[in-house]
Amino acid sequence: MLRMSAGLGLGSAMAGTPAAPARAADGPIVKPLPPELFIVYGTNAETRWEAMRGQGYLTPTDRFFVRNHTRTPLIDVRTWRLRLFGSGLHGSPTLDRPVAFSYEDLRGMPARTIDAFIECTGNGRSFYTTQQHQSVTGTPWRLGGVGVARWRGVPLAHVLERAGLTRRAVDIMPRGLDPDFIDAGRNHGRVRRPLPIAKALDDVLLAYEMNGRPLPPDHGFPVRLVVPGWVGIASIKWVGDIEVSDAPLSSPWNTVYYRMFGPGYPPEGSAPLTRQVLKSAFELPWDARFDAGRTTVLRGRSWSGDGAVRHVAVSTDGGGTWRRAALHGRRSGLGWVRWELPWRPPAPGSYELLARATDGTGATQPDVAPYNTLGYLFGAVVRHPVTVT
Ligand SMILES: Nc1nc2c(c(=O)[nH]1)N[C@H]1C(S)=C(S)[C@@H](COP(=O)(O)O)O[C@H]1N2
Ligand SMILES: [Mo]
Repeated sequence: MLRMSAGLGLGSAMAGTPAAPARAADGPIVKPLPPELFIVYGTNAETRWEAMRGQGYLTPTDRFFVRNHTRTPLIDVRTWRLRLFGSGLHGSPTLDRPVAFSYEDLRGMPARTIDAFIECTGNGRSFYTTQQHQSVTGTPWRLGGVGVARWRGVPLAHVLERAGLTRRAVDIMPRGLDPDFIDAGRNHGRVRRPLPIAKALDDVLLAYEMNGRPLPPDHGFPVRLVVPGWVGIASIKWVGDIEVSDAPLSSPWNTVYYRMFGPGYPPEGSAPLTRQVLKSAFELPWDARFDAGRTTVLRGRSWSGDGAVRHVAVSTDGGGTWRRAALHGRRSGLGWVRWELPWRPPAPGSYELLARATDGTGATQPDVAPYNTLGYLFGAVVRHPVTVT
């Protein structure tokens, strides 16, 4: 009863007025986007890496990046239901007569908490242009299209079992309640992307909390998927229904988007993208300033979709010489690792700082990322410009 009234209070507080099923917010993103925390690109906002300096392991919710295909919907949790249907469930329920769970149903199921990153597939895209002089389309993210949060929710495996999962199921497809996505005059319908059953049953969460609080509207209230290590598009927000199928599923988000296209790839593109690549970022503004002769501590974070980061090398002279950074704190495979290295800038001038991580599989960040026209998976070492005066 307590939990229920808390849920109700929250729903109406977030909607502002007693609720219509899904009311549009004023802008595409609901939370404040102060310029010292975010760089805004239309319906998306990236975290400024300098805003991570002095923070703990987790990205605070107020500075967690937002990637919206359209806009944040405001959902009334009292009428919201998670609907499961399809040929991969016993009795093949239809979308009209689905297996349905309420918010309270989900909150009453066994819960799990994980600290995991969510990262946009296009994170780092701008460096295809600025570092590799290649032309790509899409939001020109630097490295702030990533964050690590503490997600709490029900293992998706549990919900699928409760809905009557059969052994024939091969794919599931969660679908968001945000408006249809229209690109170049084509309506692709609501945001949805198939997920293979093996991943769905492994470590995926149907999350209802972020950093100890109910999910805020921009990050998927009332419920989102968290698909650890995978491209951000897999972590569907504002989930309204999930198809469970005994045959492979497809959507524009695994056919015309989120594959590698371009020279070196077949005309239909690569296989649908799954894991994120290894990356590193300095907790510094772009074009940071330092004083010559004064020792400073460079800090940053590295993460990989392929398990924990083992070590990080840093260069302060444009890649001429490298030193090992000291890793500190946790090195979770689903999150990131923090590192630091003292630096005494020798003389005034322009410098480039580089960080190169190696993960548990032995993979190391390359100098050049494989070109693809949509600018996905930029995992090369980024050259971070700074000025010493
Ligand atoms: N329904 C829905 N889910 C979505 C999206 C969206 O636009 N609609 N964007 C996806 C993409 S591309 C990314 S990178 C992540 C971003 O999650 P965040 O906004 O919580 O940071 O959500 C994913 N889930
Ligand atoms: Mo994304």
